Amino acid sequence: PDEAGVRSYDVVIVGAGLTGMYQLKLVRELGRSVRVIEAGSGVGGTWYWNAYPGARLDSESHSYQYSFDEELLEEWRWKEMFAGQPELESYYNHVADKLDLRRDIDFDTRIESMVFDEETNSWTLHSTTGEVYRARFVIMATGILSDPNFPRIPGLDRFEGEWYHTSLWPKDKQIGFEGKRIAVIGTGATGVQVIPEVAKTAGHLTVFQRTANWAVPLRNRPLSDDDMATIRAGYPDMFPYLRQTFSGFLHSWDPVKSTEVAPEVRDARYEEAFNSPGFTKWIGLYNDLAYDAEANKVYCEFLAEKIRERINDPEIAEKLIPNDHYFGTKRVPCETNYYETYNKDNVDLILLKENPITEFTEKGILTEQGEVEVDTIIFATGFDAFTGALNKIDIRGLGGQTMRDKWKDGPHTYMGMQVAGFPNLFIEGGPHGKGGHGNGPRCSEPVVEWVTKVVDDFFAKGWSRIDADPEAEAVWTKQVADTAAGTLQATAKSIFFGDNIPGKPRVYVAYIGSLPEFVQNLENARDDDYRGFLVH
Ligand code: NA7
Repeated sequence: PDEAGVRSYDVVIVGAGLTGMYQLKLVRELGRSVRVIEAGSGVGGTWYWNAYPGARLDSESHSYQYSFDEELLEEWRWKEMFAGQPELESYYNHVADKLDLRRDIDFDTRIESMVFDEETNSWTLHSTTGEVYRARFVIMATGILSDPNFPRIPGLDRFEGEWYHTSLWPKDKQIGFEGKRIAVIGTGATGVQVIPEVAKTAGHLTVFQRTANWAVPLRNRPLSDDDMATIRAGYPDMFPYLRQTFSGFLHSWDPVKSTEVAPEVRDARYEEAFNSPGFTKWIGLYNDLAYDAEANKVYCEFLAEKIRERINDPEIAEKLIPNDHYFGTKRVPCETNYYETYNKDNVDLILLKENPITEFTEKGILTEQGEVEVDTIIFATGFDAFTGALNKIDIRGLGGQTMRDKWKDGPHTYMGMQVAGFPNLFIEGGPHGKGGHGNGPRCSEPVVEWVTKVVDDFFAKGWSRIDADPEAEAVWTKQVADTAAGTLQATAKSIFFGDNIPGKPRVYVAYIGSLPEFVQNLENARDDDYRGFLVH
């Protein structure tokens, strides 16, 4: 640190999740001084924070790991086809040990503000703990699902029991449910994972559902030594293949349409997919399910029937069948015994659209139809996705403009990588980008590799600033909105349009194109003298 206590680096990376960790390795290899700032006490990001019971991958474990290190690939043995949070957290810790990453990471440090200094062309970052960093180049590896969302309902401070958000799950104590009365609010990808786990031992569980989701069976299983041998033998083909898929998953849409095959062939295919692991039953089927409402409805009816078969009480079954959105227009959760959980005597379901929560009380949750007394409330209410983590930080660019202000009607970016007026600042997992959206490591690795080339150019060529051209930003931002408009996805309320957050503008915040197309755009822009960027 200098006399004022400011610590200066060539590059500061915010976030030590799977993206920030890999970025650290590559910036180090450029020989640049670098510091990673991480709010948590450990590495792994999502897999550090989401330590709730049942947290698990919906991507096949071996497809969801770093591909850059042969030795790591050979030595890591996945225990399950879809790894649970503890296994994933161990994996990221193992990587941090192996690459000796921790010596360049400040843990328990959350950045609260960042200001660009136009004289020195550098960023000054302040943490909530009083640390001050200065960097020529800042990389935001803050993740797309890292700003927890809580219902805006009064009274939680009065509640005398315990409450937890699934993504802020305590790491220092064991949370028991034995014999307790538990409430879970939220039935997204997280809710369907935590609910069956809680119901195993809870005295009573009340689930508060705002929207029923099209959840499908995960069909997890342990991996044998033989499985692992086969999986490892497949790595040289699998990773290049995954880079060419839409979002880095092992499954891909069938070019055939469901309407082109005989109904009995189609139904047999749906049945087979239903009995197969993971996202086969989402993105491994006929491609028209993604855009043809009528085709989608047929599949919805097939899935609705599956839900009915699994639930004893037909009235409860109907409550669990989505009635307001097409399959796949919200994130499809994968589940293990989720529906069967509602057959248990100790489990109740409350529909928030019929019976909203009005407030939290000393003893529990007050709904319009009465009070539900509980010992523990679990918020599985998701995240302010894509933009939340960035908007949480007071980011000030040229002329003192804040990113929050610039984004008040929705994010503006150039290729999801930069925001005009915020030079030398790159975003790896945020709005409009593919980094982190899809199969995490598959989508993040090529983006990290591209940013590394930018960092190298920046310092090697002695640039003072690289910024997005406002015109290129306007074109990209419009293109993102236009490609999403009119799609089946646009008919649903989802995190992709910010609908889960009250007051968030309804704008498409993800990137709807494919991973190879996204990466090609990045490469082309760089090859074409940084087309769309202002460099000097
Ligand atoms: P999601 O998928 O955003 O789900 C959050 C759930 O919480 C969903 O059921 C929401 O209902 C519900 N929710 C959100 N706000 C409220 C309020 N205010 N009151 C009641 N219920 C609410 O987050 P997850 O954590 O489940 O999944 C996140 C990611 O994990 C996912 O994208 C995967 O990549 C893995 P809604 O559907 O909005 O009506």
